[in-house]
Amino acid sequence: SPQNIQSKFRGCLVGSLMGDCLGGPYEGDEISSGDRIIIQRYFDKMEDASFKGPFKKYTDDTAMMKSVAKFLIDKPEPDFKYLAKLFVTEFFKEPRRGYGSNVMDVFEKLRNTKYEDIYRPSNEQFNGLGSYGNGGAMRIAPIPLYFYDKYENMLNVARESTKITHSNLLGINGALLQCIAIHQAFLIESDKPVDVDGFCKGLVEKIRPIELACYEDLNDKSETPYCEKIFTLQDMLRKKYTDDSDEEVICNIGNGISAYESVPTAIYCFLRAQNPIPGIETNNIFRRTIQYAITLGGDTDTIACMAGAIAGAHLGYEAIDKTTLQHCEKYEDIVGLSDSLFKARPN
Ligand code: R7I
Ligand code: MG
Ligand code: MG
Ligand code: MG
Repeated sequence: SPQNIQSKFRGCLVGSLMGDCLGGPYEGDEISSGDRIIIQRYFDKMEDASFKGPFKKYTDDTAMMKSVAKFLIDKPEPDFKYLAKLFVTEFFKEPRRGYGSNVMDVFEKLRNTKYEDIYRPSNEQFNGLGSYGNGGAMRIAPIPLYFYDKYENMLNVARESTKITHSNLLGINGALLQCIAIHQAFLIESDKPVDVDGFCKGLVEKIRPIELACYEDLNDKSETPYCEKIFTLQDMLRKKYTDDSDEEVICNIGNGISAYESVPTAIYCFLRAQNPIPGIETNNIFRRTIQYAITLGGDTDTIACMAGAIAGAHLGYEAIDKTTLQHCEKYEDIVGLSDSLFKARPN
C-alpha cells in the first residue's frame, strides 16, 4: 500500500471540494473558445497570492460528501439509517446548495416517514425507475479511502449508501465506477506516472462483473453500458492527442447530469490530463484535470469534483496549489475531515 496515505486522503477530499467550488459558477454552461481563455485566466488568478476575492461556494456535491465522511467516522459499523438522517438534516439546514431537482422529494419522504424504510423513497423516484443522476457518484470519495484495503466492503458500502437516493442501475453502477476509479488512483504511488491504458483495463475488469450481475438478459454480443463507455474513452485517449476536440469528448462521452454522461467523463479528464492539453497552460496535473473538466461545460461542478477526487487520490495533498485551495469555502474543514477519516480507520 502507498507510503503517503494521509496525504492521499487529503488530496482526494480536497480535490473533490476544489472541483466543486471552482466548477460551481460554470454549472450548466456551454463553453465557447473565448470562455476557455476566461477559465485559463480564472485559474491563473486563483494561483496569484496577491489576488483577493470572495471564496467560491461549495454545492450539494460537497455537502453530501461531508455526510458520507461523517457516517464513516462516527460509527464503527456502517449505519445507513444514520447516513440517511445526515443527508436529510444537512439538506434542511442548507437547502439552497444546488441540489438535483428531484432528490429533494426523497429527503422530504424520508423525513415524513421517519426513516421507516430508508430505500423506499429512492425506489419511488421517476415512476419506480429510480434516479440515474450523478448524485451517488459525486459524494462517494470517502468510501474508497476508508476501505482502501477492504475491496468487497468498499463496494458494498458504496452500493448501499448510493441506494438511499439512487436506485436506477445506471445511478448505482456509476457511483461504483467512480468509487473504483478513486481506489485505483489511490493505489498508484503519487510519484509514479499513470499507465493510462492499464488504468482503463483495470476499470473494465472490475466494473464488468458488477454490470453483468445486473443485466441477466444481456445477449453475448452486447457490452454492458459502462464497459462500453470505457472502451470509447480508451479509444479517444489512444489517438495520441492530435485531433481531440472538446466537442468530440462531449458528444462521445458526455457532460450531463446523469451518471452515465459524467462519471466516465471525469475519468477521461483525469487520464487525458496526464499529458499536456492545448489551451490549458499549467504544468500541474491536478490543476490541468479540473480546469479541463470545467472547460468541457455542462455539469462542471460535479465532473470537476469527481475528476478532482481521482487526481487528488493519486497525487496527494502536496501536489495541490494551496493559494487556489484557500479560495474554496470551508477548505480547512475538509482538510480536518480527511484527517479524521484517516484516524477513524480500524487497526
Ligand atoms: O443525482 P442528483 O443528486 O443530482 C446531482 C446533480 C449534480 O449536478 C449536482 O451538482 C446538482 O446540480 O444535481 O439528483 P436527482 O434529482 O436524483 O437527479 C438529477 C437530475 O437527473 C434529475 O433532476 C433529472 O433531470 C435527471 N434524472 C432523470 N431524468 C429522467 N429520468 C435522473 N434520473 C432520471 C430518470 O430516471
Ligand atoms: Mg452541485
Ligand atoms: Mg444544480
Ligand atoms: Mg453538478
